[in-house]
Amino acid sequence: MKTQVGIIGAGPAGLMLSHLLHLEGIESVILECRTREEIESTIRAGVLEQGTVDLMNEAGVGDRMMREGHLHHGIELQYSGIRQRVNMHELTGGKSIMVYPQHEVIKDLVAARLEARGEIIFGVSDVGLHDVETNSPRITFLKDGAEMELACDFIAGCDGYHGPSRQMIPASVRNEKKQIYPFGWLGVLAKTPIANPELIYANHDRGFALISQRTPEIQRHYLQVDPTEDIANWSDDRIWSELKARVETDGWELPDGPIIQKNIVSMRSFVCEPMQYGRLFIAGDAAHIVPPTGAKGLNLAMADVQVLKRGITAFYQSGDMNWLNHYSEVALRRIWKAQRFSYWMTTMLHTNFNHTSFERSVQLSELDYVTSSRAALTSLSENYIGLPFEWEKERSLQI
Ligand code: RFL
Ligand code: PHB
Repeated sequence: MKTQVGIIGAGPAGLMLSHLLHLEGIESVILECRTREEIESTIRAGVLEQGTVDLMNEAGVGDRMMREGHLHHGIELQYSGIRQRVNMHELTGGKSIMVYPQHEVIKDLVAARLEARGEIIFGVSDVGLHDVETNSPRITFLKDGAEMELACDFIAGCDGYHGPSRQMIPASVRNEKKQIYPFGWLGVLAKTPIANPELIYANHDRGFALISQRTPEIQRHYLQVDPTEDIANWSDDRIWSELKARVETDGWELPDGPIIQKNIVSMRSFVCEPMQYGRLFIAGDAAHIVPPTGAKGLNLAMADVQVLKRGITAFYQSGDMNWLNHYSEVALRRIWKAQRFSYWMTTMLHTNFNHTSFERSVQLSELDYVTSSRAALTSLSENYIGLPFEWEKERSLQI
């Protein structure tokens, strides 16, 4: 088999890249180890930045999101039992976020690729990358027991944190920077009505809690737990009583109901520099991980592939490798700002049980400052809603 761009992974990064390349008349093939049913049902992110919403619409895949997603103009921050709304719409000059689940984004992108007769090969195994430092890289894989090979001009490694692509950047070139947090998130999907019009991020002596939403009937909530905690220790009753203890205020009650899914994820920050080697370019979680507190992971994946698409398009239009040569440098500027923001939100909102009483008081004072200073609220809003994309364009033009 032969194509222009071989893409490993049908997550948000791989699917959006393939779709954007198609709109530029560039061919790609996506290799995905899971089935279509699996990728379309895995529960992950929920918040789309303004830039991701704009991208979905500009790329012609935003119709269902605009119909079924929930536009939010702000969030609520809670600490010491006091809740305050952050009017992000007003603070950012009219921008918003969209609450629309990641697996719905996946469904929309898969449908668009298949409708345009794009090739996604599901259920592959033993994916291997070869000759990435040459102009003729190849990907080998197994499909239904048969050995296959995909020859291409470029490989896009969009295979998430555990995929094989990143490992192809030689260890002598690869610089991996990471931070592990002593926090885990217990996430639940529950059959209840929407608890609150906007998301609630709550700091509490017992630990952080996040009240989010999915549909009018099903909601998504999170509790800070020890990352080594066993989910078997968390009965539905215990989860509800802990959520209520952390988020309920005088006169505001959290609706409860049957929990239909629960799991625990640990939190880390991770960046791989550079994000390219020869004809291999890695994007999304394959290159970086953020703790979910800032809601940036999916949005960063979408940002990366826009930079990558621009580079690949420039190459096919004029043979110019300059934009591609600067892919990693351009993408990393946004990534580090998102890392900074996610780290800040995580440390400001979670309870660190190893902290001294002095450190806890400084943390509460930071929350007091952030919720009372217009400058701080503006900075929080600008970062949460997503830094503007014009910046990447301007920066690239200076190359
Ligand atoms: P993905 O989604 O992991 O997709 C990678 C794909 O590659 C496939 N793959 C392979 N295919 C072939 N061969 C191999 N050897 C392969 N190895 C892997 C996988 O099957 C998969 O289909 O990466 P991508 O595209 O970079 O997208 C990243 C996002 O999925 C991720 O950053 C977000 O989900 C993070 N995240 C959030 N991001 C947000 O922007 N807003 C949020 O509100 C938000 N909340 C969250 C989150 C992540 C969470 N978890 C589960 C860590 C909340 C949580 C709890
Ligand atoms: C979610 O709804 O899954 C969600 C929302 C906000 C976050 C993280 C996850 O910061």
